[in-house]
Amino acid sequence: MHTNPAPNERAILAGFPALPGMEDTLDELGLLADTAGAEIVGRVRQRRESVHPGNFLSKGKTEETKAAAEEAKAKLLICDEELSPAQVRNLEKALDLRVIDRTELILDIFSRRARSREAHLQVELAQLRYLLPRLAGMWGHLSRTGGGIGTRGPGETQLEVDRRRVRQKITFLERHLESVEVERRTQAKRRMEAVRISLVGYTNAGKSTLFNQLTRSEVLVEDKLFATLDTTTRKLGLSGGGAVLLSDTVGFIRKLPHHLVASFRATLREVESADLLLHVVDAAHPAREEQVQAVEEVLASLLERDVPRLLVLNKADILPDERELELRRRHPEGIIVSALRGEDRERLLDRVAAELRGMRVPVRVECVPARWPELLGLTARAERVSEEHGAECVRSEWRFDPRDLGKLRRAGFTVEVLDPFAGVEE
Ligand SMILES: Nc1nc2c(ncn2[C@@H]2O[C@H](COP(=O)(O)OP(=O)(O)OP(=O)(O)O)[C@@H](O)[C@H]2O)c(=O)[nH]1
Ligand SMILES: [Mg+2]
Repeated sequence: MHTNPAPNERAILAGFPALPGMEDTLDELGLLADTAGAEIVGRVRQRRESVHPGNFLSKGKTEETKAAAEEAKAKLLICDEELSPAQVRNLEKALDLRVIDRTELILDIFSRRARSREAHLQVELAQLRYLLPRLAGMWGHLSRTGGGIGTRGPGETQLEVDRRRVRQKITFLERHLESVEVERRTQAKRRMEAVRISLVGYTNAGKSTLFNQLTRSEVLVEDKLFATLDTTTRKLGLSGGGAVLLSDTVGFIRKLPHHLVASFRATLREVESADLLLHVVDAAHPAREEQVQAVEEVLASLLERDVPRLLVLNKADILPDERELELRRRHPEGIIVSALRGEDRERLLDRVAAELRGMRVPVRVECVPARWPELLGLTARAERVSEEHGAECVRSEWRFDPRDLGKLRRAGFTVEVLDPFAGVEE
């Protein structure tokens, strides 16, 4: 696959005009391009209704862009919309520039930023899945530019060979990632007894900063998009005793290539199996609501069950007072914090503890004293409210995640739910 912006490659951004009152989506594309190392030297706007099906840019826009590119010595055009292989080819020819779309740009950033072996494999898989349907176009392109005798026949044969090779590589990577996943699941099983919490959110929202603040760690934080690609998990002590496992995860973005979401499933397992998601939002961002929406959409496509979430409205330190009021009104269920303020840490931890308690039902369990240690083993995730040791019977009260009750009953313990509706209004 040809890779994307060369260092400091001069690039022009292309996309639809910004809608009044909405954030300009080319701003975000510019940040992505910047993260990939390009230097942005111009912007082109194509009106939605005059998009040329074969070329994306209309005839007039093509001329205009060509002149602007020459003037600015641009080498690359980055389009905010997904382009078909034919559109890329036609545009490259008409403009005499290399052309890539938003998906390719994101794939490129991911491949640059991948550090672990797993992340590398996942990105490679996504790139190959993106490439496969485009191979034909690439060969058509080569045989045309190559011209000459016999290019057509061998080109087609070569295409079949290439397709087969790419498919084989895809299968190989899928198998390999599956084995990584099995290993992860075994680890996850070992961790089953702990409550798991994942930080999720739009890229650059401050997830890693918050992770560091909460767990007093030092994972990479950067004012760039997609600083984090690998999941990191650490133990976190909660107020009132009890520990949970907290995970920092890869950020999401609008129009996230579905190849990437599918390929990053192994990394995102942590999110899928979490008991609680902390959805971190950059509350000071002009496109805050669109970002919240985009994250919800990715989560909906990823999760098979409804995982409880807490909205963490971050970057309160740079939020003007009047916007904080508006924020409170819009998201009364959220908690407003700044990951940079140490004093917000305890408040957030208290709230997390309260959320976990809210998810639990109070139960009474009775057992013979000999089975008490076994009960303790099964209730590591629960909060113990009281215990009363008699000669014949130990009577204990707990707050339990309802999903764990079955386990106890199957083991033959007498479990009585005290008030099934407790905690609902919390
Ligand atoms: N002012 C302010 N800046 C913050 C806050 N939290 C994070 N930042 C900054 O926001 C930028 C992104 O922070 P990260 O923690 O890397 O964000 P992330 O969500 O992990 O981003 P990705 O891993 O790229 O998805 C960094 O420059 C942080 O210093 C905050 O509460 N206030
Ligand atoms: Mg991060």
